[in-house]
Amino acid sequence: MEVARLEVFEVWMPLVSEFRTSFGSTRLRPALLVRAVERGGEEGWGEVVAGEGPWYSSETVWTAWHVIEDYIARLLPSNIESPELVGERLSRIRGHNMAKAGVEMALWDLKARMESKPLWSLIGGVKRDVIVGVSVGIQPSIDILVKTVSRYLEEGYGRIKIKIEPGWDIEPVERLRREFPDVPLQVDANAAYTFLDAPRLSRLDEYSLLMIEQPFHHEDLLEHAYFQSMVRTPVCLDESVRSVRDAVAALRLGSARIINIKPGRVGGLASSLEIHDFWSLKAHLPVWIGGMLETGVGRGHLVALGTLPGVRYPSDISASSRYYAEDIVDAPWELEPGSVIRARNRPGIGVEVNWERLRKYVRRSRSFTL
Ligand code: OSB
Ligand code: MG
Repeated sequence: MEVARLEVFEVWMPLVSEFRTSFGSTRLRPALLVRAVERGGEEGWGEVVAGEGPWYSSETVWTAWHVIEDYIARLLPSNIESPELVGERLSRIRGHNMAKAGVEMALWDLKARMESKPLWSLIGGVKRDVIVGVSVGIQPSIDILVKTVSRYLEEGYGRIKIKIEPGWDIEPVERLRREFPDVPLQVDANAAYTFLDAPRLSRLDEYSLLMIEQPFHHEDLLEHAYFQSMVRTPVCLDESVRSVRDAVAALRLGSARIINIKPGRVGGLASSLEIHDFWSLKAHLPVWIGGMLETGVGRGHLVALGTLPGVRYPSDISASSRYYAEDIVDAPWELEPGSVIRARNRPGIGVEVNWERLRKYVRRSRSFTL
């Protein structure tokens, strides 16, 4: 592909409700949308999922902008044979996976569009129906949590994940289990605990949770391994898996039985596919696709990954309306019966950016010639 330029748009999107995790709270979600434009005029879109502060990972929208402008746009050649090779080309840049991923994903979308193929089939997807759930932030009270969860269940979500932190863990889980005995339920700590909390956390074993996601430090595989040996409930890693190397180490150590794959965290779709192939096809363990409150562009990429054969738990890919009153794409993602979001049979990610809305939410934009 002859890529003429990369355009980057910094957007700030108001969420329909505040989203609170153990590391912070968001009402206005920033994102960088990346548009790769090919000589013939075809385009592809990607999204950088870094937030306004270095809380989930060390990246922010500001670091990502800097790294795209000063390093990625300068290192990338205009002649890009395939998005699979982008990782190698950018390997001199240590870290900054979210910045790399936003650009790489735009090139995958571009490639799919140039071949007039849906992205999901280009990357080896096997089923258009992606089973999804909803990720529920920390609520002001347990009563409000119950109301919030009931509303999502009524909307058709078949799996609930709640965020936990010290002081908001056993009690909300116990109450949800009492109110909704059969609902598939899981928790995500976003690394909020230390190993001293392990005895308390192991009480979660009583509530038949699908998994306990990332209880301990974001760079720690050993504590997760000790903990996995203490509990029946599967441990799932999010923050601690940044590449297939981490997945290999996690398997050898027994740190987890499940991996949440987020393309932003691992540097793009090629790295996501490597982790998927290793964990599911080689180790025969399940994966699912995580979310970062993406706009419709980033979610298009998540949906494509959700069609892979190793995705065997519901993914954190909710409908556009769960996040934004107005998504920036022409056809917002909608929840179908059966707690499903369906990958589209249209070229690329299957949605087009609505320019009028993009203009409404953009704060700065720039074009970089390759
Ligand atoms: O840990 O999965 C996470 C959102 C922002 C940062 C981290 C996480 C999340 C979510 C939201 O859980 C999932 C979604 O996009 O619906
Ligand atoms: Mg998580």
